[in-house]
Amino acid sequence: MSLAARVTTLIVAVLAVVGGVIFVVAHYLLGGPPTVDFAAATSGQVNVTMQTDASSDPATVPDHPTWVSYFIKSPASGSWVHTTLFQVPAHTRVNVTILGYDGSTPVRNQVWGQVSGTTGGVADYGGKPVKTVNGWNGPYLIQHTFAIPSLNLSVPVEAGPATCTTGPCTNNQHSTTTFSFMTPAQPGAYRWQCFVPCGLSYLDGNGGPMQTFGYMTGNMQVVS
Ligand SMILES: [Cu+2]
Repeated sequence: MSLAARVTTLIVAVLAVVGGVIFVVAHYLLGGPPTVDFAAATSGQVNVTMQTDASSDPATVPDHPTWVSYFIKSPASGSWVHTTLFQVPAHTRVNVTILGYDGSTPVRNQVWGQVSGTTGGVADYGGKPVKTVNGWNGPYLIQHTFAIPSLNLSVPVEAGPATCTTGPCTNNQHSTTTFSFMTPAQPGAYRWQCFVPCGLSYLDGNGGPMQTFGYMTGNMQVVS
């Protein structure tokens, strides 16, 4: 091999490695879903609206359109954002509305059927306050949960009357689960998670969307 050929080969090889490193850093380390910022309204409270979907529109969620997923409604634009990261002020009442567009998956353990950590110790299903949900017999069937373990907050999310597979969905065929809670005084990232093993085709249903930001787990960033 001539010197020129060897130098060219070396340069190509170096560029390939550099390109690979840049891809890994940008895609896996710096990439990720955006954070939706919620400021307190004039009432001093924060209103957070989310939805759950059985699967998503591939144009909106190209990475894993077949996974179950949450979406968060941006208060600034009014549009649905494919993310599970949101930011709220410290020591503030947060009013959460979750529109359920997914079908029923019962909780594995009835502990997850209990509402905890909310204002009044209840969540409202279609406007009716409930303390404990029997996810196997109804009258309210469960699809996912919204839980922040470090705040002892856990709410089963009611299953929708139909299954929407093209999230984010905007039709009226959804359940409505609402609850309120106080954010802590301590700023920081508070991890939240769905505890219904809804990661279909993953071991025990706990892989895939259950452990990936943007789908069934995320962070609530509390700022002072
Ligand atoms: Cu889930």
